[in-house]
Amino acid sequence: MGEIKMYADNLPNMPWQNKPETAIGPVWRYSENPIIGRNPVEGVARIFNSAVVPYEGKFIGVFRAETNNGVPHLYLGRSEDAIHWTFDKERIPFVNENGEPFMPRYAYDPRLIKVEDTYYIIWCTDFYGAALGLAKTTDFKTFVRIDNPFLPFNRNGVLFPRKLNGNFALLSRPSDSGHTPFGDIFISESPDLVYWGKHKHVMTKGHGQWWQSLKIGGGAAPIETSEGWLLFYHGVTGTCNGYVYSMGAAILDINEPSKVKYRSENFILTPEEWYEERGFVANVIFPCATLHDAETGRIAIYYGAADSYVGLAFTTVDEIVAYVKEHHVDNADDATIGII
Ligand code: BMA
Repeated sequence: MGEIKMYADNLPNMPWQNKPETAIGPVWRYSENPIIGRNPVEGVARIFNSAVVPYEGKFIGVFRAETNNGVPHLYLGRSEDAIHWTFDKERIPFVNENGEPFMPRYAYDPRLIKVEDTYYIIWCTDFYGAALGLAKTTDFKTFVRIDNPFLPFNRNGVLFPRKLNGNFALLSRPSDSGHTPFGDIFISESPDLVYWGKHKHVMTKGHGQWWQSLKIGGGAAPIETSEGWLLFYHGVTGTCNGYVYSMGAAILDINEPSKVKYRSENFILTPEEWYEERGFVANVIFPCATLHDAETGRIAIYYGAADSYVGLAFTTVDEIVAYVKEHHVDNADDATIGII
């Protein structure tokens, strides 16, 4: 264990590669990326922007699967090593709270987060346009869809892995119905996942850092550390050739995560490999999950690449926290307008 403590389970069987000497920056890619290639299961052209968790000594995940008619849906995948995945042949068979079948018209960018004994799936759903969908499971057999947390339009819902002051806490990014050329990260709380409130602003886009000048959105579930909540997120810039998605990192106050303690002015991963630069949508790195081991401080980050593949990258809690602190820039716009 290093200097910074992660308050999480030990996960000795998580994927890992040591930092190569050629690595630039605090995060390095898995040498065998992408871990999920094209046409991964019958009827599915691409899998990307997906989330995984440890489960019963192995791994399970909820995957954004672009079906052959171009519509995204959620598929379940299983793995022994969190690198090689086998996918169900059918979409996740959600039911509503009465036990009747429920299938979202489309579903994308899932996060999969365990809070207490329940696993929650949060995705972008069709609710008169893009909005957050929510479902829960305890056994990965029955998936119960519960109420959408917010009105449209919203994306990038990310639950904290434990309740804060007795409430569930959810990051989100209010959006528009299209490709959203704006957006900051907000936080909301709920005692029961039905009634949401205590909305606060967490982090602003841009402000001098061009790689995140247009919008930002939460990525993986925040990791609880002795320095605060470690958040991997995406930041987007606009170019004459379209958007470019990079990965950033920030540390939020442990008791009041609407307060940013540190955020790196630099991206920690930006498209440069072929599977990030070339694909259905070029130049996209879109983190959705981590696996991490409290004992060693190792972190594996799962990210969608070019809306076509899943990539894996590594860091350690010591390395990333040191980097974020060293490259921190104060951003006055992180304070919540209208409150602070
Ligand atoms: C966003 C989402 C993501 C996607 C990204 C780049 O708006 O739709 O799923 O990865 O655009 O296309």
